[in-house]
Amino acid sequence: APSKPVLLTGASGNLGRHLAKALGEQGWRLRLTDIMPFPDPLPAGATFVKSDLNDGVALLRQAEGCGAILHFGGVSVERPFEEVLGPNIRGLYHVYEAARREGARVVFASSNHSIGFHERPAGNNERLDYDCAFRPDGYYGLSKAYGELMGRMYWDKHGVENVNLRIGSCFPQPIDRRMLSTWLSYADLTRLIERCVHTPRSGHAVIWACSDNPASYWGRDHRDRIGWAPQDSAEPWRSEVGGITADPVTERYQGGGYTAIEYSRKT
Ligand code: 15L
Repeated sequence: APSKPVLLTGASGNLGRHLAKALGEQGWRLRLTDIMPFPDPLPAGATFVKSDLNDGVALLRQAEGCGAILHFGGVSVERPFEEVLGPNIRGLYHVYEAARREGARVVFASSNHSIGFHERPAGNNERLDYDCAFRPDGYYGLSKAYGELMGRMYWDKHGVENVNLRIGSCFPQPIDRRMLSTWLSYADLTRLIERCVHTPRSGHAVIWACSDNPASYWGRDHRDRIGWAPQDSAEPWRSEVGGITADPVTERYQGGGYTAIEYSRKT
């Protein structure tokens, strides 16, 4: 387990709950926080504080003495701009200010939706590298792109280390055809978080957080720097997932259905 406590925001969300359990079982001293109550039994060695990411003072207090902040809090799906703004933009600022004061590393749950308007590749030799252009597919994806840029700035300006995980689709198993490309298993996520926290130096890193899927859209990133490689694959589910959807926008772009929400482009 890490020598210092680790703060986990979004602890009551799907990924937060999984991480709280998995890391708690490994003896991590976790400080859990969320705007929603924590629905599970509290892991041994964990504390929970209910708080809003809009509250910067609360975050500073929770981060005191922590060596890392796993930032999984905020709005996790496409929502109107005003709903995204507080938790995802102001909240990020509060996380980074707390990390700066503590000298803590930030592990940021970014998303494939920060680059969702890249077209799906025709073949494996056209995979997207980590330094591709941001092409957010909505206000949610835009907030994730902003979060990655905030990490870039806090590293360059203040030496705050951060690992930005462009999470594909992290669910118990792939449930549609797109997820044969984007799926991340819970076990691969857990091992990724362990590496993000344990690696001696991360600098500012960007990781394509998907399993070892033969149909992945994504190529080079900083996984060698942190010492992570995925072990699972979506491919065994190929015969169980459905076919393509009826929507041409959804099928064209990496962000899938998010790209089609309120889509009004005519040309
Ligand atoms: C995300 O960013 C969402 O948080 C998640 O619920 C999924 O929709 C995922 O992307 C995805 O693209 O499958």
